[in-house]
Amino acid sequence: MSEGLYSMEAKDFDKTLDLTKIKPYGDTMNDGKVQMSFTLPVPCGAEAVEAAKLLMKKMGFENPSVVYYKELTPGFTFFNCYGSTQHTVDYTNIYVPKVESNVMDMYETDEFIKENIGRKVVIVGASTGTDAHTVGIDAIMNMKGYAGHYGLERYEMIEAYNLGSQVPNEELIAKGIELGADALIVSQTVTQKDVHIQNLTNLVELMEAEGLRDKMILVCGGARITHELAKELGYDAGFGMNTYADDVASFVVAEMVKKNNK
Ligand code: B12
Repeated sequence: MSEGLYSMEAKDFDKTLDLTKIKPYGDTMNDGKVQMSFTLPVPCGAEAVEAAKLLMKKMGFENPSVVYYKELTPGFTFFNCYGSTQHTVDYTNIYVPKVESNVMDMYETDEFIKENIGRKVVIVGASTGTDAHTVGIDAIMNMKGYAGHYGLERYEMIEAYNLGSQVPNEELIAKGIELGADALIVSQTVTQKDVHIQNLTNLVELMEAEGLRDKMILVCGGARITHELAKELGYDAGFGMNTYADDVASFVVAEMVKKNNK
């Protein structure tokens, strides 16, 4: 093999994995490499690239480089960049509150409902407020499901109603009452200016005002939703990325039994 890059041997690379000081892995352990993308409100050109690199330096990245840039519209430039961070975190000291439940698949959940509830469970879901994103709630509810996990509509023992997107909280509640919902499940994708917090809080307030909060299990989900946030806002649970119908169905039916909402 010729000299140069290819002559480097694996022994030349840092392979130390210290979980108390972890940093990003790019090509090799501990190189700290981060890929970042952002937009600057300046015209596309050499000055824009220099501004992006200076900004990355200020953010603490070593060896910043712009690997792609393009004018979005006159006066705005989009960048893809790389840089190495020198910061580390202690992974051994991390605690994340999350939904603690025994996740069952569709067949197990149907069986659980037959044995412990003895009737069909009614779940009404929607993407609420101004939120027009439907893919998340569809992934959870649609018959065909998502990533190999059937959605709630497929469950024999669940009656699932997907109201779609941009559903006002009042309408979700009214439909929940009309259908005798055991659980309301809400999707919130847009979090700009904390609109999800206002919207999720408003739903809890409306349910409390109607004396419904204890009668229905209330769950929210979305890429930027955490269980911790959901609990803070008065929900029974919150689910983030990589959630499947199995997770929420298992939680709802177990919670119904726990709260004796049968
Ligand atoms: C597709 C899309 C759109 C489409 C939506 C079409 C549709 N019919 O849904 C359109 C073009 C309409 C759109 C519009 C907008 N969008 Co958009 N969109 C996306 C995009 C590319 C994909 C979202 C998606 O479908 N993900 C796939 C699903 C399966 O993932 P998910 O939603 O996270 O769902 C999973 C979990 O979160 C969870 N989950 C979700 N909901 C629920 C509910 C429950 C009960 C449970 C248990 C679990 C759960 O389970 C799901 C499966 O695992 C994202 C970027 C991205 N790559 O994520 C931006 C993104 C979400 N959009 C964004 C924005 C800003 C907008 C706009 C405001 C843009 C604008 N300025 O107009 C508008 C808002 C419109 C509105 N009024 O809501 C931002 C949101 C940023 C933020 N933090 O708020 C994103 C992240 C893009 C970005 N990087 O800026 N968008």
